[in-house]
Amino acid sequence: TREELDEKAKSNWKKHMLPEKNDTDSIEQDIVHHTITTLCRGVYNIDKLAMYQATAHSVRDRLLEDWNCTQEALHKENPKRCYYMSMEFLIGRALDNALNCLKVKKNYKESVNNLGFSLEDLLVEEKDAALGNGGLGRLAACYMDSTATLDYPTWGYGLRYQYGIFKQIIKDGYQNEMPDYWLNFDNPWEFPRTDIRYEVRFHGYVATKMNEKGESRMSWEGGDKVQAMAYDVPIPGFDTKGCGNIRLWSSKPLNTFDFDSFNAGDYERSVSEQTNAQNLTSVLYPNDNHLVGKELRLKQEYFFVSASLQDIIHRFKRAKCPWKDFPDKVAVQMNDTHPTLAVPELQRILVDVEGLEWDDAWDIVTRTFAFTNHTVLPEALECWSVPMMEKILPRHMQIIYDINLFFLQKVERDFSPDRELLKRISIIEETSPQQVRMAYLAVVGSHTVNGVAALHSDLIRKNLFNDFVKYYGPEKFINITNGITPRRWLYQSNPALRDLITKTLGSEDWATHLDLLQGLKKYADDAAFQDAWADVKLQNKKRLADWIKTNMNITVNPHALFDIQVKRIHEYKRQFMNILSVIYRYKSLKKMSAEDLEQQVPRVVIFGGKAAPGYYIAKLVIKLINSAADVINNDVSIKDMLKVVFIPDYNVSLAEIIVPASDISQHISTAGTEASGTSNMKFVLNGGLILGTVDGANIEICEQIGKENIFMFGVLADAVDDIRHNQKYHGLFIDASLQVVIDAIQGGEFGDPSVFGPLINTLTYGGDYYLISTDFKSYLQEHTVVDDTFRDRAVWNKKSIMCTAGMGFFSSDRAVRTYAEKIWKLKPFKVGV
Ligand code: OAK
Repeated sequence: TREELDEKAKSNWKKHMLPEKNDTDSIEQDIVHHTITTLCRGVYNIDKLAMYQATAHSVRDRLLEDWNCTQEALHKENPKRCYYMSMEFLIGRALDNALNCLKVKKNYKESVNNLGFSLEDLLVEEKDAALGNGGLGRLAACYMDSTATLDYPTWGYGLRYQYGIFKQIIKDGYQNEMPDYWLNFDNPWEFPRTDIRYEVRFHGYVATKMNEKGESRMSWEGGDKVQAMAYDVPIPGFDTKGCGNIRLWSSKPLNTFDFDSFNAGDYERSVSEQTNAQNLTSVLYPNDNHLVGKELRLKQEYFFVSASLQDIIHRFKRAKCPWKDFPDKVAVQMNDTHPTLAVPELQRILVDVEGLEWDDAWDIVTRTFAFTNHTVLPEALECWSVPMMEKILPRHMQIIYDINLFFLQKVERDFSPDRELLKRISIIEETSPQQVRMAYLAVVGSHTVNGVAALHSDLIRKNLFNDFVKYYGPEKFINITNGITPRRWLYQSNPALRDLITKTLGSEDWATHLDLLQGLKKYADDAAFQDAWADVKLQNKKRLADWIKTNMNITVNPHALFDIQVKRIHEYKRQFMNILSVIYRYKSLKKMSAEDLEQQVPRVVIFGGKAAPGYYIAKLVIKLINSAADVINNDVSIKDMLKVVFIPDYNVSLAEIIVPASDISQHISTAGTEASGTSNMKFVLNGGLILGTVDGANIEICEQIGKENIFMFGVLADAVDDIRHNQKYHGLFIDASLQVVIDAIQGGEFGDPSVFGPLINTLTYGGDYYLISTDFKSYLQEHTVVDDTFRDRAVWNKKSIMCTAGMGFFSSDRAVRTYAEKIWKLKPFKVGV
C-alpha cells in the first residue's frame, strides 16, 4: 500500500499523477491513443463502433481519476457509508451522461468532429446497461446519480447479469423475446476487479463447533461453493469531483477442480459444475411486479447478499472498530425484499462466525438495515417455501425460525397474546408447505420501512403492515416519495428545453436545484415564451416522428396530439383499457360526417413496453394493440385523424426520445395498485400533461402542479374493495360505449376474434378485477376534455409550462436527501475542495 512506500517513491507517484487535460487537442490525442493501444486499430480500420469505444475509454480515464480521488479520501477519513442493495440497476447508456457530468461535452464534440465523426452518431452505438425490469431498477439508477451528485458516500451493490432484460421483437403482432447480448462487445463502463473475490456457499449441513472462546456455536459446513468476482461501474456526479460506484457481482467457478470425478473418468461432470457456477448470474429474471419462485432466483439473491456483506464487513474491519459501532459506519438500504436474506446472513456471521451473543448481534442487525417496499400486489410479494430454503440455506432457515420465535415471544409478552394476531404477524406462513414471508422478515430486521408515494405508504400502513404498525408504533413506517434525476431526464434527453430553461432562468443551477423551475411560472402567460416553449415540443415530436418513420416505416403527423403510454405491460396498468378506448374513438370517427371529421383533433396514440415472457394475458394485450393499429392505420376513411403505434423494445434509451415528445401521457392504473410510478414524473418534467387515475404519485403531482393542469378520472382507492365485492355478487355493468368495442372485437373487426377470447373474458367472465368497466365512461369523458383543451393552444401551452415549473419536488436529489437524513443518518462527504 501507499503507506509502505518511501518518500522518493511517493514523490515519483505524485509527479506522474497529473490530471487529464480537457482541451480538444489533448482529447483527440487520447482518443487516438486508445484506438491504437486499447483497440489495436488505426485510421485504416476505424469505424463508428470502434470510435465510440475509443471515445468512451478516454472519458472513462477522466472518470476514474475522480473515482480514485473519492475512494482514497473515503479510505482515509472512513465516514459512515450507505450501501444501496438492489437486484436491479437499469442504468441505460453512460457516455452522454458522463460527458455532461464532467462538463466536457462541447470539447468532445469538436474533437470527435476533428477526427471525422459526429458525436451524435457515436452515442447511439452504445448498448444500454439494462440490468432491470422497470420502475424499481430505474429508481435505483436515479438514486445512484443523486447520491453521487450530492456527494453522499453511497455505493450500490448488485449483480452483473450476462443477459439483461430481453430484447422485444414484434412478429405478426406478437411479442417475441431475444437474448440481450450487451457484453458481447467490450464494456468500457465496468472495471473488473480480479482481486476482489469471495466464496459463497449453498446446500451443506449445520454442525456444532467450539469457537476460540470455548463456546459452542453452530457452523454451516460442506455443500457447494462458487466464487463472486467484483466489477465496478463508476457513477459520475454532476458538476462535482466526487464519483460514486456500483459494485456488481459475477459468479465464477472456484479455482478448484473436482479431482475425484476427474480421476474417476468423469471429466465432463467436473467441468459442468464449473458451468453451473457461472450460470448463477447469467440472466435477469424478466418479471416486473410478479414473483416466480424459482430455485435459481433464490440462489441469485443469496449469492448477491453474501458477497456484498463479505465486502462490507471486510471494509469495516480495516478500521478496527468494535462490532457495536457497525451501524454507525454502515447503513444498508434494501430495495424491496430481494436482498432480505442479508438480515439472517448478517445475524449468522455475527453469531456463528464472530462469536457475538444473539441479542447483541440482533441489535446490530436491526440498527443497520432499512427496507423500501415497492408494491402491494399480492403476486409480487416474495414468499419462499421452507423446504427449498432448508435445502439451499439450511443454517439461514434455522436462524429465520429463531428470529421469528423471539419476535413472536416479544409480541405475545409486550403487546397481545391473541393467537389470531400472532398467526397473522408470523414470518412463517402456516401453509403446506410452510412459506417464509420475506416482507415480514424485512420489517422485523429493519429499523425503518418506507413506501414510495404518500398514498402507497398509507396503504401499506393500513393493510400489508397494519399489525406491525400497531406493534412497533407508526414512527417506523415512513413515506419517501420517489424522484427522478433531472440530469438524465431533462438536461440530457431534452437539450432544446434545457437551453430554453437555462436562457430564461439565467443559469443552469436548476439541474441541481430543481425547485428553481418555479421561476418559469412568471412566463406562463407570456405569448413569446409560450411560442418558444411550443416550438421545443414540436421539435421533440418531430424527432420521435422521424424515429418512427425510420424504424417502423409509419408516418405520423407531428402536429397531431401525441398520446403516450410506455411502461411494462401489466393488467393493473390497464393498457387494455387504453386500446379499448382507442377502438371506441376509431368507431366514432368512422360514424362521422366529413365536416365533423375535419373538426376533430388528430391523435397519435403511442404504446411501448415489455410483457413478462410467461404473462399470457399481457402478451394478448400487445397483440390486440398491434391488430388494432393494422386496421386503423390503413383505414383512409378516417383521414389520418387517428394513428396507433406500438414501439418495439421500449428501454431507457428509447424513453429518452419518447418522453420529451408527449402532449399527453397516460398513467391509468386501478386506484391503489401503482405504488408510485416514476415515468409520470419524467413526462411532466418535460412539459407533458398527464391523463391519470387518482393513484400513486399522480396524486402528489396534482398537488404540486395544480389540479387545473392535470386530467384525472376514475374511482378512488378506498372505493375499490366495495366495488369488487358488488361486482362479485351483483355482476358487472358494461355500458353501451364499452359494449360497442367488445362487439367490434368479437365481430372480428381486428382479426380472428378467438385469439382475443381469453382477454375479453378477463372483463366479462373474469370479474373485471382491475375495474375497467367501472372507469371506462369517466375515462372516455376525460379524453374529450383533453381534446377540447388541446384546441386552444395558448391554454395548453400555459398548462405545459406550469407542469414543468411545478416539478421541483420530484427530483431524486430531494428523495435521496430525505433517505440520508431520516434513514441513513449520513452526511455529504465532499472531495477535492
Ligand atoms: C418490481 C419487482 C418486485 C416488486 C416491485 C417491483 C417494481 O418495479 N415496483 C415499482 O417500483 C417503482 C419504484 O418505486 C414504482 O414507481 C412503481 O409504482 C412500482 O410498480
